[in-house]
Amino acid sequence: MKGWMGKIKALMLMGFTALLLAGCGKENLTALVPKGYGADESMKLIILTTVIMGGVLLIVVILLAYVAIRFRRKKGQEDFIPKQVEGNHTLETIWTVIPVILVIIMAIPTTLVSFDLADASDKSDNINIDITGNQYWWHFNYQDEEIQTSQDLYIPVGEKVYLNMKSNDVIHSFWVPSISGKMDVNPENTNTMYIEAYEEGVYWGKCAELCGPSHSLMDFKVIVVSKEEYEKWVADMQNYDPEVEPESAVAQEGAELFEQNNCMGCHAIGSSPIEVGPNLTNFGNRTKIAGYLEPTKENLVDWLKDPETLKPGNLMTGKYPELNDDEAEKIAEYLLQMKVTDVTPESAGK
Ligand code: HEC
Ligand SMILES: [Cu+2]
Repeated sequence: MKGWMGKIKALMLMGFTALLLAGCGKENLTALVPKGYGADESMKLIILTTVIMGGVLLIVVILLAYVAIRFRRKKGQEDFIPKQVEGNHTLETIWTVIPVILVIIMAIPTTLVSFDLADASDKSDNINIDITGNQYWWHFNYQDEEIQTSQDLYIPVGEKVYLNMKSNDVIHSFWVPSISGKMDVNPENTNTMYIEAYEEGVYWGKCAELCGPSHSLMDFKVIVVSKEEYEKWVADMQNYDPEVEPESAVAQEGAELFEQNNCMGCHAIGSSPIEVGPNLTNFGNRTKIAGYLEPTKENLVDWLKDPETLKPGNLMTGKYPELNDDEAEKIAEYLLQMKVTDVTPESAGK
């Protein structure tokens, strides 16, 4: 009876785990369906190592099963002690040399790919983006284009884009599973990596290094558009004039409240060196608010009134005067109408 219960429990656990893992296949957030150079190379390594390790496992299990059956204790032989052997020179050599060879077979391509992806030596003709990891958001600075933006990274399809990464505080890790491998983002030094996306689309990025209470909410998106759309996006971002008055009266009031409530000390609109908080230039085009909330007015009002509940430990909480509903709504109206360009996440993949 007890044995059966155990088996049923084990089956249930397996079923549950399978269900849980099924969620890992989220579109555009999986390393198993590569859509970029780094992810593609990683996938080849995953296959290589899985085949080798699976092969080793299979051989060991077969040997174990054979020995367990062939040399099991038989009826009437309860006191029989088999001949004791130890220290077989040939066997020990074989099972030391084979694993060493296998490790070398895995290590060489892994090392080559790691160095290749971090190689920034021919970057001058390409797009160069400085990326800063912050608790709990990402800043993107397009060096030659002189564009600053946050959370949504726009890049053209089929081109090498060089990333120079550092952190403003603790260690983060930049990871867009469908497109690239992971790269640590450190406070002490700049790490480089290039990415190249094969297909247009919106790809999910994650911070892959535990960095504080809101680590799991430190999401971002890579928006891969055609070359022409990318160039239009760059021009629109460059030409944006933050002084332009919003059309609606409510949004105008929102703009004034934005000025009066310390927001500008941390948030730049337009090209600016300020990066205490996310650059809000194309906020109306964002895929998410604060990296993970759907971009609705309701969510934005909630964020402005109480960011702490939505993202514990964030560095905006308590740094500006408390806003009432009316003020928060007006500011939200202002921020959401900031659509700088019609190259948006929807443009990707059309
Ligand atoms: C002390 C600096 C600071 C002040 C002052 C500040 N913020 Fe923030 N704000 C931040 C930081 C830091 C974040 C990023 C939080 C996170 O995602 O962890 C943020 C995030 C945001 C976001 C989400 C941005 C995005 O890219 O999704 C909005 C919108 C925003 N703030 C609006 C405001 C408004 C409006 C005010 C003024 C009422 C304000 N902030 C005041 C630092 C500040
Ligand atoms: Cu992080």
